[in-house]
Amino acid sequence: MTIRCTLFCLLMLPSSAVLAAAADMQPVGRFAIDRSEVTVGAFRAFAKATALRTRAEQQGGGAVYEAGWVRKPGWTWQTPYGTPAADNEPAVHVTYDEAQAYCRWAGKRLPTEAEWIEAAYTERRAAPPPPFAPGKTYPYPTGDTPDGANCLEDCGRAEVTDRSAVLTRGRGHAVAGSTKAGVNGLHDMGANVWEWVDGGSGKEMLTLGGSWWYGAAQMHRDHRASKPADTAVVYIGFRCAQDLPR
Ligand SMILES: [Ca+2]
Repeated sequence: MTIRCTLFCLLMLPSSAVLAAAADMQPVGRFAIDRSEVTVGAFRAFAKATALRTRAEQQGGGAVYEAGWVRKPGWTWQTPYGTPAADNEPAVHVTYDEAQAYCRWAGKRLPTEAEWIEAAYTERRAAPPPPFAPGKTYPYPTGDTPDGANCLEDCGRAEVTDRSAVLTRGRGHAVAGSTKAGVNGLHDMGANVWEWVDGGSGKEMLTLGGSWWYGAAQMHRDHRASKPADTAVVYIGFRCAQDLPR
């Protein structure tokens, strides 16, 4: 049967983007959180809709830590290592405000520290697949061990497009969501790229979970890190959260 949609009918349908966003979020108690880091493709839609030129784009490039912070000409969210990224790579070289603006545009917000910590380390699914257990708090977002994350060492060997030729340390990020699912079925809460979180003090905002530039210690639940909110670097990205109806 063919359904011919009138304008009214079209207006009543949620956009495919909204449906896709909801499907990619995991409920954790009273909120939901993105299952993966925000991608270049998703950020591109936001940048286009809002005519955004990020701080890194305005300044000629984001930064990486070598022997001190080094600005990398042409390294931006579109070209994280100087060459065009695939749409499924995580969006990096974005500041805290740019990350928060993306989340707001998508009808979401950055997760709070308490939300991010709960989602990363405490299993809230009623019937999670083994080895995860309901209600258990783990030392790593991957579970009892850091295995399966894309970190510098101690995590096994994740599949990445090796960028070590243009880096002084590490191999670079993996495609968002491509590593093993961890606590709450979330990908890359441990490592891959650090994630901006709505918490901090003064101009310093939290980045949690570690990254491909660090080993497993930065993924541990007791580890906290922060950066100046206007930092735009190669290994910091983000994901969004959303309140659930009560
Ligand atoms: Ca991450």
